[in-house]
Amino acid sequence: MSDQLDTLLSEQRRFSPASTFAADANGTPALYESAARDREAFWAEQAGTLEWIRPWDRVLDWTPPHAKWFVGGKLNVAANCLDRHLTGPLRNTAALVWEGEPGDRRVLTYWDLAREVRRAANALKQLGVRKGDRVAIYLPMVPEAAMAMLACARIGAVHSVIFGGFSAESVRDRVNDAKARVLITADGGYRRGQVVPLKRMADQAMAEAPSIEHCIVVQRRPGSPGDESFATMKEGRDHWWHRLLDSVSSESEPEAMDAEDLLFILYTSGTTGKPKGIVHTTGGYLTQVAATTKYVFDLKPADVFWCTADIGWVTGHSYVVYGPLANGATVFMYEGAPDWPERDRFWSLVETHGVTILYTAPTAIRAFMKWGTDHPARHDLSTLRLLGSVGEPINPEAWMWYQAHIGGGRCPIVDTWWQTETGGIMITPLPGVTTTKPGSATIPFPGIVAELVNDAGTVLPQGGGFLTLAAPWPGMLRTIYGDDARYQETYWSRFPGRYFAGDGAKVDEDGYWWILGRVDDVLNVAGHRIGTMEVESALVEHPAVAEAAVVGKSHDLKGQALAAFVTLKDSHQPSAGLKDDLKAHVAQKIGAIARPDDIFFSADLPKTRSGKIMRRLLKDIAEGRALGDTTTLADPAVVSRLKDTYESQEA
Ligand code: 7RM
Repeated sequence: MSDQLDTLLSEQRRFSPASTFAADANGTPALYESAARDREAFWAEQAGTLEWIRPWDRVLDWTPPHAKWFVGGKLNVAANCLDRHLTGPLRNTAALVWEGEPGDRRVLTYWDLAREVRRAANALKQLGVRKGDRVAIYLPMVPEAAMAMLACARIGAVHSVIFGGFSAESVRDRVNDAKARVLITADGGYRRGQVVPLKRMADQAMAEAPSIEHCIVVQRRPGSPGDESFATMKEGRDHWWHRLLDSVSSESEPEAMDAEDLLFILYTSGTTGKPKGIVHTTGGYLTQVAATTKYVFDLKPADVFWCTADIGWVTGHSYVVYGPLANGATVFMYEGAPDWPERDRFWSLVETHGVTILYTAPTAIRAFMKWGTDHPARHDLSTLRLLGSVGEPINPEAWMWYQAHIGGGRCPIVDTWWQTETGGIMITPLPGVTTTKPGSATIPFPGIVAELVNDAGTVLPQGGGFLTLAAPWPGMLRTIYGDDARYQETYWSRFPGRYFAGDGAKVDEDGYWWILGRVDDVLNVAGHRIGTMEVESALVEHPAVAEAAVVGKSHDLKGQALAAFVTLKDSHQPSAGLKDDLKAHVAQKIGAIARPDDIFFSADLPKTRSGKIMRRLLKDIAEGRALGDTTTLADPAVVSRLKDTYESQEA
C-alpha cells in the first residue's frame, strides 16, 4: 500500500471543467453551498423532486446508528420510475434499449416498460405475493430483470437480486436467509457464446429452500419451447413468465409504501463466512439515487446512459434501474461479455446505440488497455460526452487511457466512490464543477459528510487514515437483514458515532480523497467483493483440506487475485490435480468469481500465539515482498520455511 500511496502522492495532473460543459451542466457550485448551509433542507429539496402520495412529517429521525428519512411520507418507487413519466413526451420515449449477447435487440418505451411491470406485478399477486414478502431474482441481464425489480417495488414486495454468476449453493443460502416465497429466474443466459443454465442451478437451490412456493421462468433462449434441456418445469411450482403475464390484467395500482418500508435486500461479502443482507428502504434510497444520477452523470433528455454493471450488484440496482428511470432517462443494457464475439464489442455497442454516458469499472478499463487501442479506434465513439468509473481505485494510467482513447480527450471522468451499504454515490466530482485529478474520487457529494480518522478515531484534516461517514445520509443501509447486532458491530463500533466504511484513504491538501482500498478481510477481485472467510470456509469443506487461509495479491487486470494457502489432512498428498480440484470446488460452492488464482500447499500456516492466522505475512509471501514483523508468531520459523518453499513451488 505504501508504493501505491507514493505513486498517488506524486500525481500532479489536474483537469478543470471545460467551460462549454460547465455552461450547460446540471451540477452547480450552489449545490455544495446549499447543502453546507442546511444538509437536511438540501436532501428534502431533492426528495421534493419525487412524487409523494403523502408528504413526510419530518426529514430525519436519527437515533444512532438508526436513521429514518422522510418520516411519515408515502410513495411508490415504481410509480416514480414509470407512471409519472407517462403523461408527457416520455410516454413514447425509449426507457430501455437492450442488446443480447447473440445480437438480438429490444427497445421498450416508458409505456411498454410500465405495461410489462404492471402485468408482472399482477402475476406476482396472483401467486400470492403480498406487501413485505421477499422475492428472489436470479436472472441474466435481460429487460425482465428490471421489470421483476420494479414489479416487486410496485406491490411492496422486497426483492433480493442474486448475481447470475453465483452458484446454486450461494443462491440457496441467500434465499433461505431472506425466506423468499418466489424465485424469478430464466432458462439460461448467454455468456461468451455459452448458455449459463440458470434454471438448473435454481432447481438445485430450490431443492434445499423450503420457503419457495413458486418459481417464474423467463424464456431467454430463442426458440426453446419444448426443449427441456435447460428448463425442466415442475408442475404447480414453476411457471413461464410469458404465460403467466398473458393470463393477468395490465391494470394495477401502485402500493402506497411508507418511506421506511423495505425496498430491497442485497447480499454482500463481509469479514465472516456468511454474506450480509444489506437492507435498503424506499424514500431515502430513491432520493439519493435520483439526485446523484442527475448531478453526477449530468443526465439530459437526449442521453443514452450505459452503466455496464450487472443487476446483481448494487451498481446495477442504483444506476441501471432506479436512478436513471426515476430521471426519465434512456437506459442501455447489454447481456453479455465485453470480448464476445470480439474485443471491440463495447465500442461497437456504443457506436450502434449512440451511447452518450458510459459508467464502468477500472478492471474493465485495464482489460481494454491490454487489448490495445485498435479496438476502440475502429469505432465512432463521438457520441460519448461523459465517462464514469466505480468499484475499485482507478490507477492514474488507466484514468488517462480512458480519457484519451474512449473519451477522445473531450469527456469529463467521474470516479465515484460508494458501497452496497451506502446505496448511492458518496464521493465524486460533479462534471462541469469539480476539477479532477487522475486517481482521486475528489470530494463528497453535497449533503455527504466524509471524515478521515486515525486509528484512535481522531479526525485528520489531511494525510492517511480510515474513511468514515460522520452524518447519516438518505440512501444508507438501515440494518443487516435479521441481524441488527451485526449491523451495529460491523459499521458503528470501531469508531463510535461514525460509520466505518472498511476503506483506507488519503486526503490531500485540497481536501481531495484518494481511496486506497479495503483495510479489512474483504477483497476486491475485478470489482467484485469477496470475503476471504467465505473462500476459506468453502475450501475447508473439501475432504482433503485441514485448514486454509486466503489472501489477496495484486493483479494487473483484476486489481486483486485470490491466493489460497492450504494445509492438507494427513490422508492426502499435494498434487497438481488436487489444486485444480480445489479451484473447481470453490467455484462450485460460491461461483466462478471466487475461484482462486493460486493454491499453495503448506505443512503449516503462520499463527499468533492465540492461534490467529497471520494473513498479513501470507500476503507478503504471495506478493514476493520482504517479510514483515514476525515477532508475534508462535513459531517464527514457519513463515520463513513457507516463503522458501513458496518461492520454489512458484518457479
Ligand atoms: C459500488 C460498489 C464497495 C467497495 C468499497 C471500495 C471499493 C468502490 C470505488 C472503490 C476506490 C472507487 N459497491 N470502491 N468504488 N474504491 N475508488 N471509486 O462497488 O459494495 O461492491 O464495493 O469497493 O473498497 O468499499 S461494493
